[in-house]
Amino acid sequence: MIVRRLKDILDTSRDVKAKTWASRRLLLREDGMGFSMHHTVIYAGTQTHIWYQHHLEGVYCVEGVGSVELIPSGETFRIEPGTLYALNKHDEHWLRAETDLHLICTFNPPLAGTETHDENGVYQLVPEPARDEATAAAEKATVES
Ligand code: 9YT
Repeated sequence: MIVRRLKDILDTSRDVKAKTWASRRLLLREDGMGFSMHHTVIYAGTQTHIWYQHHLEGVYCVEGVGSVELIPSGETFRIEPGTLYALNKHDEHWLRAETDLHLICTFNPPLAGTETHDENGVYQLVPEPARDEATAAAEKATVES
């Protein structure tokens, strides 16, 4: 049995920090469960462009409020405690937090942890050949602001 506590992984290699979020990777591929599990905090007032092209992800909100907007349809769903969304179609989306959003996330296949070294390529700002450069630049500026 694996027993792991959030306080024991804070500020370790399993606590990955980016500009708009921090993700505490409670389970990774090396744990042998067939999925990974994360406690992710999306910072208040931010938006993050996410497109997991190689993973399916389930996200369950336990604290905070925000929204998820599908790209390109613009369909938007409010996120509050008790809301689950599942990216069952590798859905490209914007994730927005009004207050700090605390999300429990699971990935299939599990994240290995090496994604840490290439977080932009894996998680954000994936090249989008269908878009023109001005749109991509505007979104990049938004994410980085
Ligand atoms: C909300 C969300 O997509 N969280 C994913 C986990 C996080 N990006 C990580 O652990 O790298």
